[in-house]
Amino acid sequence: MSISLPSILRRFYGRRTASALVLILVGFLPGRASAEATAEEAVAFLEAAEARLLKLAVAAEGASWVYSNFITHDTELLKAKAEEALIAATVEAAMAAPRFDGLDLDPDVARRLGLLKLSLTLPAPADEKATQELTRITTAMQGRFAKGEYCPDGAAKEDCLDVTAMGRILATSRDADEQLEIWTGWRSVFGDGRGEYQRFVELANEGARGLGFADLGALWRSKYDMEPDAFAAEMDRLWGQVQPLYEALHCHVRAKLVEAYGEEIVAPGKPLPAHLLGNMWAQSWSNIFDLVAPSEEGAGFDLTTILEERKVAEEEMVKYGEGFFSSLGLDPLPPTFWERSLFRQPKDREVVCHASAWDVDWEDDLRIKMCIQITEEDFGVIHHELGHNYYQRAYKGQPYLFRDSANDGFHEALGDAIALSVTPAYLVKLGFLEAEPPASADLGLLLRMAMDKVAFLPFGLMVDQWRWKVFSGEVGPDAYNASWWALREKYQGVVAPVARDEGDFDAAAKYHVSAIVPYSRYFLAHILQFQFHRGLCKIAGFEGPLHRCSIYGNTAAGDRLEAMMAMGLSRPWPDALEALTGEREMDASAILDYFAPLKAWLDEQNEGRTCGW
Ligand code: X8Z
Ligand code: ZN
Repeated sequence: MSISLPSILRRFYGRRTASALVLILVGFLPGRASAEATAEEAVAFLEAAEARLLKLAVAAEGASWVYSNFITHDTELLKAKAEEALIAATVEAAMAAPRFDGLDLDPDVARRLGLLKLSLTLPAPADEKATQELTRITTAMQGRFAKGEYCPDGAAKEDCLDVTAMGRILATSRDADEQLEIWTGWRSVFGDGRGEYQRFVELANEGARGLGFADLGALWRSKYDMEPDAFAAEMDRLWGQVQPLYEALHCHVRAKLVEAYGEEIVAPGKPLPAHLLGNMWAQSWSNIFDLVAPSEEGAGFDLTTILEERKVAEEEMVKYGEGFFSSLGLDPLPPTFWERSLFRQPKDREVVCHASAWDVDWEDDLRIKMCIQITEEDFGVIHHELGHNYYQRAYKGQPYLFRDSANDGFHEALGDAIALSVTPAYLVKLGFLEAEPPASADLGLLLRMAMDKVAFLPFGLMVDQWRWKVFSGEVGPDAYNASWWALREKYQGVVAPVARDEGDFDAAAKYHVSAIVPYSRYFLAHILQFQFHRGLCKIAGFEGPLHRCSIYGNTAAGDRLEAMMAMGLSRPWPDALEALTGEREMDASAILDYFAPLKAWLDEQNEGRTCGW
């Protein structure tokens, strides 16, 4: 009697199931290829898979563009269907790829095969019904955010406020009652969304497990050329580097908020109330710079006022952004960019207003979609979005699986690094300023910058800390809200201004949670952009404080940038970082260098104050 594996399986499972199981087991044996697979087959498999996936990705991008520009029941359905096809095909290919493990493959081929299972943000179980359910739910979650409105008591429909309108109010209001109403108003949209989120977590986790990950969080953390646990430790290490700078800023801002609002509203020694920081998520505080400015003249100038006075239109704002990249020697944006992008919020239809950059045909069809406001903040966001577009175009010659940035933090950092070169000296070149403000204005400039870049850091960290816990099951649906606020308090030192409970779902009030966009990328980008800036300034031969450096017009810096971007995802990210900066580690010393004069000043201001929360 035979006692081979097939015969044992046959006894338990019957002939047909046993044959299938043998094939699967052989295919998945670690470090060993099945008898039939060859290196040539691996190449053929990869090329066929990439061709199929590229087609489906282009179709999904097109459907998603139409949906985001015209949200209706039907476009929602079309987008969900196109995503379903792409996800199903990617899962199928990723599950077939281990067949080639252990073969002596060309390193590029091996890397691309490995990337197959990492290329999805939203994996689905290998089951048509489940994939369909998942894409329908996630599209509905995104729609809830995009269509969400708060209607102040008794307001007629046309007076209801969307998140863009509410953001505008929070940016300028200094009336705590009004700020509170807007803050809670936006969050009233999301309480009903927890069931959807819970189901999304179940289905996506099942998909991630099917690909061999412990859960969806482990998949997301595996995209950094290191083990998922090592990546979590890397995030903690970087946070440890910048935490003292954040706490110094927090301490000073709290003291100024107490002066502005009184101890009744802002308690000394306690976390900051989240509705007073000029931003719906308290993630960037630059809108309340006037409350903390070190002197009467503040930062020496106000770009928002300059843009308004000069009646700079939306397209023109984007032209200025393009002009910066052109000055580095990069090709101008294609004419179709100007024909197909969306720059203004339409009045007659629902759109996704959250700013984004697209390459709809995965080659030259670059676009941005953004409800631009004529402000300094959006001048920065335009550079951010264009950074995505220039990156996308630079790696278009790579194979499908390499058409991405070295890690997702690189994509987010690129345009921001360019925006760090929007210095007073550059604004003089644009004719926006007559002369550079004196060196005495530097502290104001640095503080205004820190209210954006430093204030952001703990928020950038905690969003995925929360999701990782939710995906692993450490936090269940009965604790979604409590755990969200525990993390906001721990990292940001920010609290909800009114009691919240599990009838609320405040995490979903953040775009990237409802739209399922991983967030660690922005934390990394806030570290990396200063490393990029320092590296580019060095290439440009700049000597002087980093915050005064602008690489405008420097084609040597532009060439190095282009070369790094053109690598796409073809090499592990330390290689790409080295190509640009000569460094192989993500390192917060650049952001600390940049803000060093401010840190010294904050420490002086905070002397005698009780800091922390
Ligand atoms: O979402 C964005 C960009 C598009 S990738 C506008 N950002 C994050 C956010 O708004 O929360 C840029 C900074 C952080
Ligand atoms: Zn971005």
